Amino acid sequence: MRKVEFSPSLMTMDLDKFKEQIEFLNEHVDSFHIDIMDGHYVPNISLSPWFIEEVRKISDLPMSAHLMVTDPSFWVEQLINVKCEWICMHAEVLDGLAFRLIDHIHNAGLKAGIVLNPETPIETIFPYIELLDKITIMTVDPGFAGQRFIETTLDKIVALRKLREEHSYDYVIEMDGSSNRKSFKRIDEAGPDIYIVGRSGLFGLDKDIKIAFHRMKTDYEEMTGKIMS
Ligand code: S6P
Ligand code: MG
Repeated sequence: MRKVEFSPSLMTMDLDKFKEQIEFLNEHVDSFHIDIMDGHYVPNISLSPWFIEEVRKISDLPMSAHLMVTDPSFWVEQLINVKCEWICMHAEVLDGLAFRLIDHIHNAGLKAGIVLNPETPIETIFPYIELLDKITIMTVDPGFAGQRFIETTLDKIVALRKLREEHSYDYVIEMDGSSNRKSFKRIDEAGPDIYIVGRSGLFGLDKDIKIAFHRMKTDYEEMTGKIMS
């Protein structure tokens, strides 16, 4: 069985405690999730390749960029330049570009992921699924923290696990959106490999990151009956 990993969404961290929070999380989580928006694909702006470079100065953890943009080619290039370990693009904007961009990311020695909106079926990515290192299922609409958890999206996680088993695919399965005490049990039943935790599941639980993290761990363990290792 794969170890469940936790990846804080840094868009929801306290920027006035940037160093303190990153340094604590370096010792307690598996990677960082970096939301990048262009104000077009979603009506919001968040983090940037520059932010990745700033985190890199004080962290050796892998970083995963979630690109919510209409022109992924431009942003993939920026992320290759800052050597972001995982580059994850929305399937909905990849028509006619998917193979070229996935190959380009791999040729740069980085990992390629695809993100699916709540209403996008997994069949959309079947033509290139065997090339993927990660598949992220959005459990909220993309663009904002603090949205309602869309439970029906979890069926896609179950289906992706089954497909991986049947075809011996290598991708890891990630969920993104509103993972917290209320949703941990249902997410655990679906079984993703990586949980993105944002404001509702981690940073919003306390101003002190040590206390917030301890609360998240307790929430996960109480709701799933599992130990967070
Ligand atoms: C949403 C974004 C996510 C959020 C995260 C927030 O567009 O892709 O990564 O940052 O899921 O979680 P929460 O629990 O604060 O709503
Ligand atoms: Mg995200």
